[in-house]
Amino acid sequence: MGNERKWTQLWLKYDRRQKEYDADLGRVNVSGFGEDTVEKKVLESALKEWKRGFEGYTGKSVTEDTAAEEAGLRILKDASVPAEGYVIEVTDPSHVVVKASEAKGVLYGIFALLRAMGLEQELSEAAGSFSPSNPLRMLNHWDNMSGDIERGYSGNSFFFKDGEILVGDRTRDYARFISSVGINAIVINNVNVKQQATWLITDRYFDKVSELSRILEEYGVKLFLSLNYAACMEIGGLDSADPMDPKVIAWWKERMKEVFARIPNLGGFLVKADSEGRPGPFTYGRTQADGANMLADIVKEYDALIIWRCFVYNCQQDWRDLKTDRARAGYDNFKPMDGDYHENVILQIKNGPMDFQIREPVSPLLGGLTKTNQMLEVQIAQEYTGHQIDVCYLIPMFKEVLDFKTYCAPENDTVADVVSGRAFGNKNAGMAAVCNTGDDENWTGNDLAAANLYGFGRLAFDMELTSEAIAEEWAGLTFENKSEVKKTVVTILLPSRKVYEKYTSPLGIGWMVRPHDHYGCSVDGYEYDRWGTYHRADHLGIGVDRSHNGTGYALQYHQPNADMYDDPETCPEELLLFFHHVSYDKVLKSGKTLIQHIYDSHFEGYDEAVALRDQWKSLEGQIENRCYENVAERFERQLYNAREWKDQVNSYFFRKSGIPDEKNREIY
Ligand code: GCW
Repeated sequence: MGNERKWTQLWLKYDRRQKEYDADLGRVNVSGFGEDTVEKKVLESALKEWKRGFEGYTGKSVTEDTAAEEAGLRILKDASVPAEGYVIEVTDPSHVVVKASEAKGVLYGIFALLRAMGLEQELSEAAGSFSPSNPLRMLNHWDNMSGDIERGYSGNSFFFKDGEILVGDRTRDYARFISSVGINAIVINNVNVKQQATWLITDRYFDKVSELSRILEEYGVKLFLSLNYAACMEIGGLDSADPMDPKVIAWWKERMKEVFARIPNLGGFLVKADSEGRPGPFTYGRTQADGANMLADIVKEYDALIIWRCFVYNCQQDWRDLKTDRARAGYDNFKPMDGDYHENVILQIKNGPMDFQIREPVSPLLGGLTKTNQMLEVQIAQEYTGHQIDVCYLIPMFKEVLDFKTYCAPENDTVADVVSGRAFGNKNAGMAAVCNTGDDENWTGNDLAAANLYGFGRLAFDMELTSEAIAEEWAGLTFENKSEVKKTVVTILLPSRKVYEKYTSPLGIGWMVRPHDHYGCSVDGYEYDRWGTYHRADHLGIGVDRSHNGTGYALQYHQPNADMYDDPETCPEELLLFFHHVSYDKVLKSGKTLIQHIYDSHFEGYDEAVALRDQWKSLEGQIENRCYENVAERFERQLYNAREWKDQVNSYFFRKSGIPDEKNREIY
């Protein structure tokens, strides 16, 4: 229903490969798994996938229920394998064993074998013991029930249309894709919960939500819903949403009882409160912890989580107010209650303190909190990074964030340690990505943007993987595994984030995007508005002073990070303008002045974008035409965008500063 449009199979195309695999691997034996219905369903998904994939890649058939001695692929229950993990043993090319303590591990093991086959590797390359780095590996969809997607760049929702829920083959395929990269949780509705979406926790939608949830469950994916904090008023008719009010608590108790009785496989809720006009506990003089704990205590008996977003800031700031700093807001609002958040609350923190800009420092809340469950939120929907028109492979950025040393503990103190739960030994932790999919034929608007979906899942499952390895896997599986095609695609993906950064806003200052839609250049678009997003450029210099002389934001970090950022001489240059107001003639480490750096990087960024486009052009005729044309057309739009950025930024700073380009290039 509603799923009538056709769609691609992304990296699970399973088209015939050159390399031969032994026909015995098509003879499968499963043993040791019990009678639990959910486990059985997940096992069934794994076997179905093996059949589909093995037959597709090899042209050889799969038979289940082979006697153990005759089976090429044996699937065994082994209670000693960690939760969600799997062990692959390959004794010889015709004998593979997959062991797991639960069916989900088997599913992941099967996908790992199929990945190796798609990449034409020996199966022994897939051998070993694997278990996920992060407990929660989650996608956040910002889909509205009308069918449109907030910050969506690939069509409409495939979950909702005209106020109804869609469930069908497309849902199942999506569950397969995300499961194949290790995603185990998904929020289907926008964090801005309005209108019909507030009613998702009522009888109006239970049947359909359940049907959808069952499909996800078969692929080991837990369903989460975004919750309207004021639902007790909007649908419950109460006159308050005060988390301390007994009437409010009683209402939520009743509601949750029904919700958990009616919706299977429900992991909990995501809440955006007191943020950008959404209701929350602040209205009643309560803290964010009061709000989160009230809900968490109620859902605890269902073993469920409250994931509470930290994107809380004053979005009514006056640009003349030099003291208020949006970057400080997350820490200021959440740090004082560190230790007060209950055990089944997770605070979900955006990677940077502002809002998914192409370059931001890591949020000081990550690791700033030391007694609270934390989860990292990244955005693969390319809101500020090119709308899935411009190519922007984001995995290198996510790696930088994960590798950042927070100094929150003497050891195990990187963001990866914090969000995986390793740093403080907590099990409620993980990573979430604001998702980039929609009902476009290719799911992600730009075919190349699927690398971010694939990559996010793979990275959340295994944080040790490199950006290169992930890009190679994705390219090898998505295109034929021919080395020159794969190489070209990887060569385009890897530098693409830096290229995008070069032709957009310089040295961490961010914004300069067109207000509202956030695509294209508008240097002053956010300068005199109310969002707390300034660059503060004048005729002498640019940048926001967030040092101890300015807003003091730099001091929110643990030492030695605080000192490093506080001092313009030690502040990493790519973030210089985020932390400091700098004059145009300041000499950078490269020996260039700031103004010359701005000119040079913009000319270079544009030229590099042209070079990426040309590389793509070299693939014409070598890959599927639909895909070739899709990306080629987007590259033309990217070049137009890059040129506008280059010219507007360069002209703006030339006119502000009056300092000419040393190389006398054309600046308007
Ligand atoms: O950056 C802003 C986006 C909003 C979004 C918000 C958030 C879902 O422009 O569209 O709302 O972030 O993260 O809540």
